[in-house]
Amino acid sequence: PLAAVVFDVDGTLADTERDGHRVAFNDAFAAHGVDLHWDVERYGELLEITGGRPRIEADLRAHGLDDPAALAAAVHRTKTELFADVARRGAIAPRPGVRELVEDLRTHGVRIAVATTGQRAWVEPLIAHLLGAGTAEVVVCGDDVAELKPDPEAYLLALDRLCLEAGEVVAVEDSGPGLRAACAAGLATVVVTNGYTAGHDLSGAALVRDAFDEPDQLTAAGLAVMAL
Ligand code: XBP
Ligand code: MG
Repeated sequence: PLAAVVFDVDGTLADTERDGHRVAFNDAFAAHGVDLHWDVERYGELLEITGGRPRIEADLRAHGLDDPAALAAAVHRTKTELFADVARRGAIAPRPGVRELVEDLRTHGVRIAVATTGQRAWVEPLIAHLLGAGTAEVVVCGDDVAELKPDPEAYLLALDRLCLEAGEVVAVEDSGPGLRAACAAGLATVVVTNGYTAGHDLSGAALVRDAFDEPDQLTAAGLAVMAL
């Protein structure tokens, strides 16, 4: 039976990337006098690199900086503060149907967890706003792991903290790297795509949809049949 569902955050619980993280990265570049601006299309390409700090570092290197690690870390600290402010303001809404699914899962006694490669400084205020404080009993963040997605470490740590086996748990993701992380941890994975991820390679997913609420609402019963 289905004991828990582990949700990804970015792109899954909310559409955070295009108008949220991307803007915070650009504001952080400006604050540090870095001559970089990520437009919507370029940011989509850069999402292949999971984790904000490695993403900045890779693009600084692509622009000819030999040793960008320290600058990338400083810019990312600023970006993290800026996006934590956005999260605390409650400016980001859940994707349609997310709250209904989480409510249905809780009604059926299914535990809720989160596994993200993002930083805890913004993850905690964001999910408190999206799901209600305390709804997710396990929250694994990028700060907690050595290897970001597509490595399975975040999902393995979530299973460990839930004290559950992979077969009792279903993952909900939005992207190719997230799907690969969850699959490598042994989880059946539902992918709900968005504008940035609809073209990703999603082979291995138990189910692929492009919305939580269309054409019908995703339910606890719908996820339970995925559990082994
Ligand atoms: C999300 C990420 C993160 C965010 C930015 O991937 O890769 O890096 O883009 O957040 P996933 P940070 O949805 O698979 O968790 O700047 O805090 O890294
Ligand atoms: Mg995601």
